[in-house]
Amino acid sequence: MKTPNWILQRAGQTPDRIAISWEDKQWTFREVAERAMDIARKMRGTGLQEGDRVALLTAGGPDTVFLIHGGLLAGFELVMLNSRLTQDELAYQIEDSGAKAVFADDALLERVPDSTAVSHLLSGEGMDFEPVKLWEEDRTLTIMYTSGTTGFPKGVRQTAGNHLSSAVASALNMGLQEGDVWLCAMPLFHISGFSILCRSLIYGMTVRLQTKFDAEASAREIAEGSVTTMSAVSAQLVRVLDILEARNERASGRFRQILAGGGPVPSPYIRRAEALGIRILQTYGMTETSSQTATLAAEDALRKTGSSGKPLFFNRIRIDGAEKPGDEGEILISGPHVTPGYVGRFSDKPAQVDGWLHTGDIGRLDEEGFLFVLDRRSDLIISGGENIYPAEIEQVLVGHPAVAEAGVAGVEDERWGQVPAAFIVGREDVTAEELETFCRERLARYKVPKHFRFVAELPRNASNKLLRRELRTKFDLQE
Ligand code: S0N
Ligand code: AMP
Ligand code: MG
Ligand code: MG
Ligand code: MG
Repeated sequence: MKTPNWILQRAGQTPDRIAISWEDKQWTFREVAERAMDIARKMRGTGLQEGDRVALLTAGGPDTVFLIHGGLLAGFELVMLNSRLTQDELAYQIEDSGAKAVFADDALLERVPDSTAVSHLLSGEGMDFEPVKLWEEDRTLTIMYTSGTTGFPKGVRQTAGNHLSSAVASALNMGLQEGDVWLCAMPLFHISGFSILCRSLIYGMTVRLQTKFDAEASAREIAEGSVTTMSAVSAQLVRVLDILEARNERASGRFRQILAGGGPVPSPYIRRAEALGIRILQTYGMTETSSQTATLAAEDALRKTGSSGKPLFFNRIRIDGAEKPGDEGEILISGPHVTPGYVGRFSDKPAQVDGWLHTGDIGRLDEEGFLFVLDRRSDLIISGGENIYPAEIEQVLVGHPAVAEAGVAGVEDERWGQVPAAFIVGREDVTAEELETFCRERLARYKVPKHFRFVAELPRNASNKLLRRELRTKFDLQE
């Protein structure tokens, strides 16, 4: 199946509707498409071709939206780079994806030595070309890196069919009302934010955009009712709740819901939100499924607190090895929103086995088919919605001359949910400060361990495999 290029079709169908609202400015779908087409001509003017892989490193906001749509109109597969990453981490993703060019915001330029400044691109010559009017269902639109157990992030392909089926399924579950405005305070380089842009084009819905998360502004807009839906991770949700409670304000009757995901949402947050007139829709989704797979519908939110809901339309969830409802096991996912696979060094690794994505997450389905996510994929740490695999940090730590062995595990944290803690077997004397500095030069700030413990040995099993769960227990005992 082919799907019409959404940017062009949306601009043709509802040209005068507001697509993007940001600060005190707004742009219609026609204006967005015109800007995007101008950028697409300039991108193609640099010699890049239809089908090329091109990376974007941007700070968010409307200019990022225009650049994304420009890149899609130009016919590229867009590699969405996380602006929190260090030079080394970015270099890996750029090299692994085989991106032919990197367009970077001026402020981020120095993080990628041979990138092209967006300002330079915009002042360049455009080249006339015909944008592709129809997108093949299996056309890769975006590539997003997600951390992997091996310590090497994997570039996930997200196709036109993945994004389209995800957006349609979301509307069938959450409903779509005239006047809906979706508050996007999520990074556009994550599927949490990017999926909002897809929904906007496919539904003809306005996005209220924040360049970076602004808790004050979010709380105000929810109370005023200038937005009707918001996506958030727990770390954002709780900041919004704190502000509304402190001001003794409630959500406007026009505000419909917060789609909360990227990790578990503690039940107390859900109850606090309800008390403020905010409905929380807990969702289970991931980069490999172009956002939501299951979401708790509004009518079940209180009755099934703690559940991530039922699979959205088109999707199926199975618990590996489960013989009856309630049995625990690995969560397997099937549906048109599941990635066909990875790029770069993982391009040979099948994403699906017999049509099922093996998530590594552990869960159960109850008698009514509601999903409960019990534990995340092996050792994955989620800090404020950012994923961290211990192996990535351990690799960096053992690269320090004074470190003989290193083990990393997630520990509870009031602000971020979880943070990484490092256990070090030293070769020579070294301080936590020195190791922290060493990590900061090589790892994104959110990955730098918040705790360092020096130990005589690391817990290992008979085959010498590191027992990360025992590290966690050990840490708890010492605190
Ligand atoms: C939580 C956020 C907003 C925090 O950022 P904030 O407050 O803007 O911080 P900064 O001013 O940038 O930095 C201040 C200090 O805090 C450190 N820091 C920032 N973020 C983190 C973090 N996550 N963990 C630990 N530390 C952090 C900074 O480094 C700085 O410290 P110093 O000065 O020491 O450097 C921000 O982290 C954020 O945006 N988080 C969300 C990321 C996200 O989108 N995650 C979801 C990824 N998963 C998916 O996309 C799949 C699920 C999904 O699609 C979904 C998810 C949610 C809702 C809906 C959906 C859906 O299915 O549609
Ligand atoms: P990402 O790779 O950034 O897309 O993160 C996806 C991962 O976040 C999933 O594989 C889960 O481990 C975790 N996750 C997402 N939603 C939930 C949820 N509702 N409850 C618990 N963990 C979740
Ligand atoms: Mg205008
Ligand atoms: Mg991931
Ligand atoms: Mg992630």
